[in-house]
Amino acid sequence: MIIYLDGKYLPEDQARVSVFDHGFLYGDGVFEGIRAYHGRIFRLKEHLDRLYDSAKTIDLHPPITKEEMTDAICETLRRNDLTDAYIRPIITRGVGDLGLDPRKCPKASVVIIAVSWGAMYGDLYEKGLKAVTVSVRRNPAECMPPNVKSLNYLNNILAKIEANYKGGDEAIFFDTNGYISEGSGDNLYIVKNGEIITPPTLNNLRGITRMVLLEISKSLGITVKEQNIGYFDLYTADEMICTGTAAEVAPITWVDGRTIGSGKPGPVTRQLMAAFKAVTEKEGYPINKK
Ligand code: PXG
Repeated sequence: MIIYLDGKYLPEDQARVSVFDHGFLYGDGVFEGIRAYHGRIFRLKEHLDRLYDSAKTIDLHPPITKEEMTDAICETLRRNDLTDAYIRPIITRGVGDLGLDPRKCPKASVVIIAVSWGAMYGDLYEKGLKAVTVSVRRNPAECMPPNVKSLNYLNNILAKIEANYKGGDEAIFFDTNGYISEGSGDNLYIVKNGEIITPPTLNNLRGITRMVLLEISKSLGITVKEQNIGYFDLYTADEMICTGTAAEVAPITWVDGRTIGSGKPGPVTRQLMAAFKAVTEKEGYPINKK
């Protein structure tokens, strides 16, 4: 495997960052998860915009431009001979001392990892996922905005650990006001009476797949409402969906022991899964543009 590290393309065992990198010491950095389908990178611009917005929010100055990042991502895919891939660009604060002050870190570091990764949930796209609500709350926006895709994922990892112990394939986070926020690594939706309801994005990550799902729904004439959702709405939903770059569009058919709808992926979910697949088949930034 070839890894991009600060301008160099290195074999995996030579791609090393310092133990004094504040990404390692403090989780001080940002990242993205992007997929390529059939030699094209899906929604690359949107992912890079979010990456650079995340960096700006934490006052992190990427050492390369979005154009240079685009070229580096394409070159990493080419050097690994990948046409279908999961791509992980990372910008860390860089090397500093043991104090947390970022002024001690003169230069941010960039890493790009690309791997081949198929459907994340295997046969669950047919069966449906089991989701469980978890007691740990999503970081409130006034503490650490969930809109920042930061290298500190402990809030999400705590949710995942709780879901693992409770036998869920995915966790359902509430925010500190008691509204549904998101999954540990995906956005959430319920379907009720043919309409889609999803939480507004102040208390969760503004998912790129969410953006695509909303576009697709509009083109299919399905109404989408962005409004707060509570326990009652979850348990009484006709269908439930989660979306993410890793998860893609996936059905949730069981929440905290309650069967959602018929217990099988419902008609709206199936329609959206098919439409999403169709979009990924035809769109994207070509890896071999240059
Ligand atoms: N919410 C959170 C907290 C995420 O991390 C999403 C929503 C979906 O966003 P996109 O833009 O991908 O539609 C994510 C992204 C994993 C994993 O291993 C998942 C993500 C990131 C990193 C790892 O499941 N999901």
